[in-house]
Amino acid sequence: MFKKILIANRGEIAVRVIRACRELGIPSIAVYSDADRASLHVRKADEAYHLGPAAATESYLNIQKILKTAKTSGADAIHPGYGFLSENPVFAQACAEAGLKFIGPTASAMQMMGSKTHAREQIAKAGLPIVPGTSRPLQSPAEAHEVADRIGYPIMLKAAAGGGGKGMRLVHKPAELNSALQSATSEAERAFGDGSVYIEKAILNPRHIEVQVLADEHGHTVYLGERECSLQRRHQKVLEESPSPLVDVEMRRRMGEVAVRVAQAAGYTNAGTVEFLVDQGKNFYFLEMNTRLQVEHPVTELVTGLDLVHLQIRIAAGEKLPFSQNEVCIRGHAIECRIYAEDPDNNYLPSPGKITLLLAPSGPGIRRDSGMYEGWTVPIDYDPLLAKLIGYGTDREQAISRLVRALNEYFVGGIKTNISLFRRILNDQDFHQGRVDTGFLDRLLNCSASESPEKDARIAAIAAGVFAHLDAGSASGNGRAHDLPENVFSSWKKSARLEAVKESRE
Ligand code: MV4
Repeated sequence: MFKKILIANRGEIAVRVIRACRELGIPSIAVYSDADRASLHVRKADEAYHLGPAAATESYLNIQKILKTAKTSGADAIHPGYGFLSENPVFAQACAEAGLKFIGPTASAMQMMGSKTHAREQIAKAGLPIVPGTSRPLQSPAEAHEVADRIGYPIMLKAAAGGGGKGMRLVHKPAELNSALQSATSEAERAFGDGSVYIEKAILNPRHIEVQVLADEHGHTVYLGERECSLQRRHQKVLEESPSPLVDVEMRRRMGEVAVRVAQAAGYTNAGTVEFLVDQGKNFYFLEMNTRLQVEHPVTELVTGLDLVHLQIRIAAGEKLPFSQNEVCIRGHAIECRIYAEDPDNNYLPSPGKITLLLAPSGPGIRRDSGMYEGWTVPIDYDPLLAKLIGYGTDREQAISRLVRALNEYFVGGIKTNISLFRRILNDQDFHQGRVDTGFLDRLLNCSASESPEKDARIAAIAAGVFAHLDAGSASGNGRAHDLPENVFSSWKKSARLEAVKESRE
């Protein structure tokens, strides 16, 4: 087993990995930028080393600084978390050359999956289902027209070096193709330094369902069920669940077996995720493979009872998978809400700042993976994910009701968060029926936040009246509302609240 693990990341995922290290008895090493001197991962790790300025290129993306820190701290393995260097084959290779174990797949598996066209080519060659289209970058507008006519409109232009929706264009008819080709190419060139694009048939209102896989370094690969990830906004996932309400036992087995064959075709090791697009006829197609631990891994952990980070570390240390496919069982239901520092009243723009008051939920069926604490200032320099709140239950309805209860216990003061969005999602009729596709969230956000503005105005008027009445009560001298009738507002309750307010101001 490793002597020391360096975590090349920050925020909730760094804390998540530190906890796994602690459980396995392995000392953990945090790294941090100027903006993260007081961050939670720095406090929780056994050792912490400064990398440099807040800019990611000077800190969490700086391969040389991270390798040097690993050497001086005596680490023999690096966990990359997600984002930053986690899917960078150059980093994985540099770790290998420096004699450090990269806790993840090999550089060559990452490289294959990093090129969307190369991945499609290999997956198709293995006889696995991909969305119809090309597996080579387009050479000319004439070729684009030829291919698009052959597979039929609407088509999707995608960046070969892409992923995450950058450089992607939906094209409905031939007249739109030339300009879409131009804008997709220049966007891909700007984002990835590679303007190559290819064509897929467009799948309308698809679902995004992904399968977790684990592969050891002895040739054993298993799948751990699926996650429904259709609730996204601007290619940013917002809520994920496992199992998917759409997937039955038979479809799970078929998707799982395809996912394992995808991993095997890539010579894949460690934890990975195979993404599928699912059309309205429940046909599924390979989309891409994520060669890292994902943000939403906890929902899989809750329904399988496995610890994916423990398993990642044990696999990287050369251990065999401690179970086989037929020992994996899915039990219960888990739903994750991604809590972001975003302002719902300002188009969900990032809302950094100091957290002045934090009331965090817990209780039955609740898991909270968080990187924040009261008094901490959310930096503007990085992704604004603050925490993940995961509800678990024997069935989907129980997971939902526990999450709603926990969201109502959650209070983050001083900054704006997207917590209110989850109350809306979890209240939605279509969501309760499991009718979710990739258009769900845009449809929800296009309706006004309130179903009934007149009702809201009445509630506001009543609240104003109650507050005016309470103010009149406290104006009577000693801060106690002794002249209010008991059934309106208990004087005990009010004095307790006044005490709480005084305390939090101190
Ligand atoms: C598609 C598609 C429809 N047809 N490909 C968006 C991100 C990228 N990873 C793949 N994406 C899509 N690819 C074909 N051939 C629709 C999307 C898509 C989407 C996919 C998953 C989750 C949310 C999405 C939102 C818009 C579009």
